[in-house]
Amino acid sequence: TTAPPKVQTPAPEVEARPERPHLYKVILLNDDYTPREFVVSVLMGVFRMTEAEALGVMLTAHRRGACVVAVFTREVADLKARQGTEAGQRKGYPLAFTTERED
Ligand code: TYC
Repeated sequence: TTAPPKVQTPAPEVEARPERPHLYKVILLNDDYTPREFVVSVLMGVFRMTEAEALGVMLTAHRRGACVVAVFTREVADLKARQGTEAGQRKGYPLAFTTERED
């Protein structure tokens, strides 16, 4: 007969670490200059949205001043926000995305 497998338990002096990463919202900010169509194209390209989804997010930012685009881990949220902002900068537009940690 074989003994039951031993389950490994951490040494008591080792603190349990959170295994669930914090999540970050990517937020699209409105401005007065970036063309609507361009905002939609950036949302589709960077965030892989359909045209209808991108139009909805763009219009919400346009009307309310800002709109949550998506939620990611920090590294991905920062990358997507930078990619979207830089796409605008390459065209001379003030298009801006920010990130904000979720509660
Ligand atoms: N307000 C811009 C315009 O009227 C369009 C726009 C929408 C720009 C959303 C940025 O996040 C934005 N051309």
